[in-house]
Amino acid sequence: MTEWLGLPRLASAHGGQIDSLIGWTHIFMAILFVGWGSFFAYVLVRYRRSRHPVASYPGLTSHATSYVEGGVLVVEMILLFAFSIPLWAARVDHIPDPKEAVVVQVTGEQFAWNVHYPGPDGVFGRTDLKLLDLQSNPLGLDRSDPAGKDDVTTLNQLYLPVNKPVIVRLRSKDVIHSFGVPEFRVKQDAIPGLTIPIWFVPTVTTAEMRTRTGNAEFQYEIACAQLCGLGHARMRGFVTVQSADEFQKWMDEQVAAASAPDPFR
Ligand SMILES: [Cu+2]
Repeated sequence: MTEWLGLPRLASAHGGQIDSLIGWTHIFMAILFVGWGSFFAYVLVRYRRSRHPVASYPGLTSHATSYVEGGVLVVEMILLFAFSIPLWAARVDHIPDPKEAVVVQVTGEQFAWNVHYPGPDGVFGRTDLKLLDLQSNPLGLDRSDPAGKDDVTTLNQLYLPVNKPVIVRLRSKDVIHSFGVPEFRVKQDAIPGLTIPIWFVPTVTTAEMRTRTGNAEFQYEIACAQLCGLGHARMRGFVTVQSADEFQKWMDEQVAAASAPDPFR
């Protein structure tokens, strides 16, 4: 219904509501633009100097424009209270049960996205600043913590199963970044010192999206949506949406690799 907006292809369960809100806002703003624009042009001609050489000091006495302004106000309040606020409330109030969702921590830094899965135990391992090493351990994950042994970390690669709620716990190591995936219609700032949850349900696998777009190289991209420094433009992460089986297989491989004894330690 909202193709005319030219938005990126939709690939999340809640995105349709956001698109329809964007659509209605555009329709209403177009009506306002044409309405006020024509009124302005009419007034310029109607009250031109040759016809009205002397200004009218009492001015307008009719209340017609007040009614129009009242109407605009009512429609704006409907957009705000009937559409925007309930939509936003549903996003932030009804976070799915973590037991039924994929929970993943995504930590922005200049200029990359660190992805951290809790592993099969579902518990994120301890992190410690002292263990932080930009090359080998960018999150300072403590592998000696029992909860941390099976944790999986990646850089700029977020793997997700299709049709399952995902809770992304957003964090930042340095400045404000913003996690934006246009196809999922999600965008949220990552703020140092805070862990901010966002959630969505991806509905289209990367493979399916490649077929639909006819682009064999299509990738969901996490674009940093806050100017965060000189490398901001290259702060890109990628999301791979897979079937539940493919995702589980990928996760099992990662867990096995993470738990394998490290010969360099
Ligand atoms: Cu950034």
